[in-house]
Amino acid sequence: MSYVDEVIELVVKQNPAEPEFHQAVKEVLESLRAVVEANEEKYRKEALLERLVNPERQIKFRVPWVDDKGQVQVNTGYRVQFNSAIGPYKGGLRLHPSVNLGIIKFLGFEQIFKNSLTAAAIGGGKGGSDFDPKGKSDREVMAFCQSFMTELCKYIGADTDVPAGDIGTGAREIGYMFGQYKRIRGVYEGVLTGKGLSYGGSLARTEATGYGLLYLTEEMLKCNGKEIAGKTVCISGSGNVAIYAAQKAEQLGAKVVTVSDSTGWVYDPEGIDVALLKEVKEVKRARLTEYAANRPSAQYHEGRGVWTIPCDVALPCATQNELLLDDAKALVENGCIAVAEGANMPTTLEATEYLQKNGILFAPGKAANAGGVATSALEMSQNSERLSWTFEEVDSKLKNIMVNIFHNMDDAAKRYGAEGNYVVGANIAGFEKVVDAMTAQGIV
Ligand code: NDP
Ligand code: 2IT
Repeated sequence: MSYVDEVIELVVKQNPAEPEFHQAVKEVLESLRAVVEANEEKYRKEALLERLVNPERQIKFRVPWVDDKGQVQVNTGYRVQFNSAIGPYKGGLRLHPSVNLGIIKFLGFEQIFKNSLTAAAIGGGKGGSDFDPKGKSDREVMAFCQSFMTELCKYIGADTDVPAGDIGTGAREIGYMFGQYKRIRGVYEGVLTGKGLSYGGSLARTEATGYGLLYLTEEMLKCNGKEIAGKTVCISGSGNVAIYAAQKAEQLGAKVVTVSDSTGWVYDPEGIDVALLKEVKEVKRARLTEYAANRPSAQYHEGRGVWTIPCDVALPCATQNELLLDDAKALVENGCIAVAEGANMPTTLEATEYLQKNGILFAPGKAANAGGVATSALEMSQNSERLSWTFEEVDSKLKNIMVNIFHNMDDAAKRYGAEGNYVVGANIAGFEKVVDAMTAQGIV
């Protein structure tokens, strides 16, 4: 059996109840086949792939907190410190009831290659909890965040591990966590990114993932003789990534016609009103029914369905496995030309394969959504030099990074005879730097 297949089998056997982790490992290792085969003897001897798929450390802890009724609640916290070959662990904290160890491991594994692609000196990690911030008062959220950080603060630091936001963790949660870290550790340092502007945050970090997604999509279209202006775009999700993806798409002359949340979706043929969407989601923390109620051109539908609307470009920006084989078929049928992942692993393996086989340009999340973590690295740089750069400065660095990521994955795909396969290209380009650093540092 080939080394790649052996390690995939091992991962499934050793981590039985973690399907999302299996999926992420399969996607990466399958697409590294050519590189691994060229170095099989050496990699096997050094157990390189076994080391790559085993986190350096995984931390699981109790998070007790008191709700507004005086009832004690207990959640589970996680931090998976996956790989520090190229820098301190870096990756977000997800707060969602679906969080378990397998979810955090899939996200942490993806993060290794994504962070490598950004060219910043950051390793891969991820964390979070099964706590659901939805419907909680600010005081309850604060109580949870303080308890969570009381334990997490033992394991993180500006030069060790730097968490940030992800699903359910936005500016409010980062603020409460930062306050508690500073209080316990007595250090004012850039231990978290995505901070508020008054206490060390970077301009353009809020916008970065969505804007970066569009910069990469724009470059991918350009290099394939197409342009984003005038295109119809379907977006899923209506959180941080989706909102700023919609904003940048509209700034670049495209028309965004859908957004969604976990209960329903909106079709707005006149184009999503981003200011209204921000008001509904960022200020009121309300459902999309509120958007539809305030926008005569919008139709609200329960359940899922954004990929049934004809579009040129599809940008899944909600969560994992939200674009399935049938959705891929509908997109192809309706003439879609490009899919770029704003979320982490939103497209299933079968759907990805179907899209690629049908000639759709497909940009995988670890490249397409890397603008968020890349700008987090820019926030770390500003914190270290105790300076703040202007919005334009950060935004132009972000754009350069995304254009470079596109070309690096495009070149890597070409080098290995897989021209146009950006999944292969992104995984190889991300892997090469990590392997080089791991090899140089010996058996650790
Ligand atoms: P938010 O919490 O801001 O928004 C998440 C959005 O996705 C919400 O609209 C939410 O709806 C929807 N959603 C979440 N879970 C589900 C689900 N199980 N089914 C249907 N809809 C769901 O998160 P972000 O925008 O930050 O993150 C979105 C994706 O982008 C995630 O995959 C994340 O890992 C990834 N990402 C985020 C980065 C960042 O910088 N924030 C960087 C790179 C990737 P509802 O409100 O109803 O739950
Ligand atoms: O998935 C991701 O890249 C993020 N949630 C952002 C991580 C970060 O450290 O900014």
